[in-house]
Amino acid sequence: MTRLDALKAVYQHLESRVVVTIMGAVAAELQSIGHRPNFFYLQHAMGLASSMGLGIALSKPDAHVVVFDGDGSVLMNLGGLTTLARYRPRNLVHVVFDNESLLSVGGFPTATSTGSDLAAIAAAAGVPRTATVRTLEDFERAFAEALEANELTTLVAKVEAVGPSGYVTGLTMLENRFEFQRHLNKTS
Ligand SMILES: Cc1ncc(C[n+]2csc(CCOP(=O)(O)OP(=O)(O)O)c2C)c(N)n1
Repeated sequence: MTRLDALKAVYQHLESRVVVTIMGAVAAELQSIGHRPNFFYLQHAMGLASSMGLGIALSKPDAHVVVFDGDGSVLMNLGGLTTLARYRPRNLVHVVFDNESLLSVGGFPTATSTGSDLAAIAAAAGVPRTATVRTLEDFERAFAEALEANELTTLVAKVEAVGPSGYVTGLTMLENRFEFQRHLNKTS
């Protein structure tokens, strides 16, 4: 499964959600499918996309939040999982695209390439719903189920270590920041 195909498969579900991604490949890929005002691409702050999603989910209980994370980012801040689990917002789905590498900076292997299991770590941290999927069909099903579950979910999707040819897009960081905030302000 490629991450781009996985994103395309669930893109239709993102229209009414608040979406936060990490920087780099996943941000560029989601934008290549089509940017929306409800998408925020967290730049630089590896490991903090789930924390940003948590803050939005807690402060806007009627919003449905989806976070698209990466294995390297989650590994850089494993405490983010314990904080997510501690507050356990029912309106947050945390997807970790696990390509077993730091793809956006050259593809150095991460600890998931030597056996660390992020879904198991999330479960041990107290996240009530966790799963690992390896095929597009399983990802689509698990993502749709997670949206319906009304329970904090960390869904680890094992994906190929491939990404876009470039990471610079036509959307600047500040433009994204203000547009996204205006969108959130309109959300109850
Ligand atoms: C704190 C911090 N350290 C390093 C970087 C540089 N950096 C940007 S993207 C990236 C790799 C992200 O890896 P992962 O989350 O696995 O996503 P992938 O690139 O594989 O899609 C790194 C190290 C950063 N942005 N922030």
